[in-house]
Amino acid sequence: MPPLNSTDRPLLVLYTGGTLGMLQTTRGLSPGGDIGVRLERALTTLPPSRQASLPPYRLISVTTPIDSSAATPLDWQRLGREIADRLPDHAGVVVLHGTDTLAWSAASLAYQLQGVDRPVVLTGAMQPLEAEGSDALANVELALRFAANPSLKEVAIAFGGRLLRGVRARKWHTRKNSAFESPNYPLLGERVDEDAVLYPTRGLAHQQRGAPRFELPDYTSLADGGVARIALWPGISARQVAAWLSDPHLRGALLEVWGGGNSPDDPALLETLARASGEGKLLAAISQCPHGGITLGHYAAGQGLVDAGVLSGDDMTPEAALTKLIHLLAQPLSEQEQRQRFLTSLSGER
Ligand code: ASN
Repeated sequence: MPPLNSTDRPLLVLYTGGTLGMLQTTRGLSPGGDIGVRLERALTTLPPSRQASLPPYRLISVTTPIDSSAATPLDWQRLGREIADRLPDHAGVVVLHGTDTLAWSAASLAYQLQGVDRPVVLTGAMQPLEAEGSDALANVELALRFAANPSLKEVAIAFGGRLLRGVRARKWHTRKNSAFESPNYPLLGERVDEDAVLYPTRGLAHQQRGAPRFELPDYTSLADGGVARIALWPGISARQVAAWLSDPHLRGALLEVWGGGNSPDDPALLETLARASGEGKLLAAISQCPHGGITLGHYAAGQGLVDAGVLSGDDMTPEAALTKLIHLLAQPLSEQEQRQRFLTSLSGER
């Protein structure tokens, strides 16, 4: 038999849980089983021409599907390793995932699977597969189509008729079917009529050179609060920030600061940050504004952050910045390498 080329291989569909596969229980919606049979049944309700153009896939389920609100960095790590192991036998991957923390998993996968040479597409749904008027089937169909397109060579999210870069996306709405946005990067593709149209010039494919550079570090030491996310508010006290930063388990923190990169002019607060930096904790800042990036030091009100050693997260999402801190801190890198890599785009996140 001639060797299969990558497009002859089936897709891998990996079910991790989420509303898409949930069933009603006495305690509310809860992840259901038998997803393979249920999905196949749902796909047979598509018009025959659309069924016929779907790529072949092989479905596997994690042992215990979860509501993604329960996910931790250890789930990201398991997912990264599972995909990396199985990728050679598949043309692409679709991950069925709960929407609540889908953007966090997508961001983490983008760092773990750097340089990936085929599509890894996450999707989920706002309504269970069997619910009346559910968005689930349309999302799965879209994800399968994009995952079968060999021109897509990155981790992406197919949702509500659109394809977003995974490490740029955020869950933006609690109810709408179009629940995800990519505030600082254009769409990678979208559904136009019945087609899944990819915009290749926006993808990472043209930057990928050489073999994939997967990095699959062990997140265990950071999974239990190793990195904190601290949003400023008017009236925040140095004492409160110190309480976060003095935690001996804490190795890094993401600060969500004002506007273009400003913080309160409070010497005690800045001193607290500088002390944590001096102890080797990796501190980074992004804006609380969803759109646009920051330039630390543009205003005097942000210069204190620079002096305290805080790194600029530019226009990264909180999901991208925090998962990046975890990813870098989990590796045996010098502090200088961690800082330099945080400031560099690893997978189109900034
Ligand atoms: N709570 C669900 C989850 O994230 C929400 C969803 O999937 N729509 O697993």
